Amino acid sequence: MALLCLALLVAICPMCAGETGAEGWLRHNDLTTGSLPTLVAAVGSSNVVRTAANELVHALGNRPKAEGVAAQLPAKDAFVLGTWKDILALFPDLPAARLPAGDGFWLRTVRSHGAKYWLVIGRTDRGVLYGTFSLLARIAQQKDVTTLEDVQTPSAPIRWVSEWDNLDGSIERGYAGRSIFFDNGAVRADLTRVAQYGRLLASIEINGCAINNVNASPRIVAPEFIPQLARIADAFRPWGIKLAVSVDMSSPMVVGGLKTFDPLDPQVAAWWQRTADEIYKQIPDFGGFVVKADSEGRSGPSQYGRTASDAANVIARALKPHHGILMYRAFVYNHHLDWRDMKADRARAAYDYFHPLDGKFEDNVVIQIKYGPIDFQVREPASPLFGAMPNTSQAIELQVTQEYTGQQRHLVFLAPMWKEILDFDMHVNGVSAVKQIVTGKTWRRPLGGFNAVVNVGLDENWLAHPLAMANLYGYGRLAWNPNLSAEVISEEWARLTFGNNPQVVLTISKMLLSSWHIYESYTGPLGAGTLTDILGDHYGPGVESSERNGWGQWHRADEHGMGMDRTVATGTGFIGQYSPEVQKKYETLAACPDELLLFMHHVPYTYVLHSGKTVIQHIYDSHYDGAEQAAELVTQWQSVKGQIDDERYEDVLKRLRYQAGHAIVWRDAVVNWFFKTSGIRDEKGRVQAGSVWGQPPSAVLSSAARQ
Ligand code: GCW
Repeated sequence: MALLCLALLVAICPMCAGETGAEGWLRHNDLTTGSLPTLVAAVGSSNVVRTAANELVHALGNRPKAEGVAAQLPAKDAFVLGTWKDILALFPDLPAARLPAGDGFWLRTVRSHGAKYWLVIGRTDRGVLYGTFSLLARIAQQKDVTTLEDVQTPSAPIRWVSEWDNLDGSIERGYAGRSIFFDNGAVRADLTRVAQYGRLLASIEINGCAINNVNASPRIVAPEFIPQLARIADAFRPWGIKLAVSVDMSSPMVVGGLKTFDPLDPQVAAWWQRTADEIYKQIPDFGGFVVKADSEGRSGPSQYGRTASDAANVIARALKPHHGILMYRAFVYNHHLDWRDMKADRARAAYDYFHPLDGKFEDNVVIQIKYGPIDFQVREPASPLFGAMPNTSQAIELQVTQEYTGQQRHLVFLAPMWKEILDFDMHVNGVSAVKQIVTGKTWRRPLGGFNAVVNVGLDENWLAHPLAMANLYGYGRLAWNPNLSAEVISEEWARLTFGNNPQVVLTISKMLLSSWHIYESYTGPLGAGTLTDILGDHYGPGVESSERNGWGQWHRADEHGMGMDRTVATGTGFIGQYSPEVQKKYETLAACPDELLLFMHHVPYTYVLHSGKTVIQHIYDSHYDGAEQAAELVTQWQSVKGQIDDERYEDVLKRLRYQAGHAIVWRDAVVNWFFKTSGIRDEKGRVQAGSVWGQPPSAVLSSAARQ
């Protein structure tokens, strides 16, 4: 057995004056290492375990020095990292029953032969890496690690991220620079950033990355492209990240030269098989494919009168011998709906299409379902499809990239929203919160989990807004353990990213935790959807753009009232897609929670909410309150000046000032529109005909930026 010992030269790293954010939450520069061993022993020959050992050495020591392969356990205190079988050979008394499943880890301190050992054990080598990052995170948060006994098991096997990168290097809905993977139609020559991204992902226990846009170029699986993909897989492999790609259904025609891509055609099946075989020949640990089909103009099985299960299965069968997974997206809807038809409803689409196919998928197919029935809006109910596929594996799709939530120019920490969805009880089979369904527990599915759109870019700090990284961190933490609270996650992230100064941690956590609600207040009232420009870049106010087109993001606001009637009694019947218990929560006005009222019901502006306010007064008040609270974020941030590095302080300050200005632009556009449309006065007298645009939006923004 190989046992590599690495000596640490422990030194306290001085607090860096300026930081770029490139290291994210892995700065490792605030570590108190006094009582910790100065030796790291990596047991076994796994490259991933070696990555873990190097990370520990790099984090704890200033200038690590390799001592070479040792024949036996060091005689002095050490960290000992390895997979179960290797560790058991050295510590035969360890109780095997404690060993976690999957990519879980076990941290344990033991004494033996007069020395003390910090064991980091995984069933898999990934587990060892995750345990190491977890140990480091504790040290960085100044938690006591002198005695450890902690076993952690991942919630689900699929914990992926998705990037919407195009082969030309642009990124669909990317807000932080160009692609780290592609440029000019090819994989980049320099993949340094890919490896660094792998490190960030591994530290939050992500194990797969689909690297290209779901609006996929068929070329991604062309024979000449596969060796390029293999280079990306090589960069990810030391971090235990499996490469995945998004594929287009028409690939057998476009790339394979066939006359058809009909999923039931044997030649098409043979093409997918040959393609999968070739990929696995070059990338043996390839994760699988993501498919967007029959959606927003993409090719799909409907072109041949076939179903999603026909399409998914032909590809899944090709992947199966190699243990690959096929993630088939449930984001399938008609974007040419008739807006005059009061029964038409985009929210129904995923359930209507996929529920009848339950049980018809190969067992390596996972249906990837966006958290809400529309499209990553600032507030949506949990998709009813989660409760409707007991015989099919599922994954929840979340969006770290802030497409509808401020595009990383506004601070919006999404973990509280994701928590609401994950904790929502679908009432379908006893234990049936969304988190239990997607992790396979409710219906004992072998697969399941999480996939989030991230869209990191070449910007040095990955996501442009320094505080947006809290969303990537929060996503990984929740995919690992959806029972964690948003409070715990925000505090962890603040400590790891900005240090342990209590006032800094408190301020940043508070800002993060209030930010979703603030953004919702000035952009999307009462579940109506984000009132943004849905026809363009999905940024800034655009109340009318949702209406009178086929996209189905309607809020149905007119001079009398607002909201989509989705009831069973008089509306589109969407509410009937939920279990009877959930239907009871939404079907009646009396029971429906205010925050989803306009998602479920059409009401007059004078309708009185549970809060006691009328709908119209709520719209006015929430927009004024939201804009005010956005301004307060600036003040809160100013209280950390001098307590964190100037670079990140100034960068965030600039963005928060912009946000405060843009919140006023939002507020004025929305309240003015509703005042003009409803003719109902603001009881506080703020909204008045003709006076709303006291200044044009550009003037508001530039004066905010000067503050
Ligand atoms: O929200 C919409 C986005 C599209 C995206 C699509 C999807 C990749 O505006 O840019 O396409 O969702 O999720 O497929």
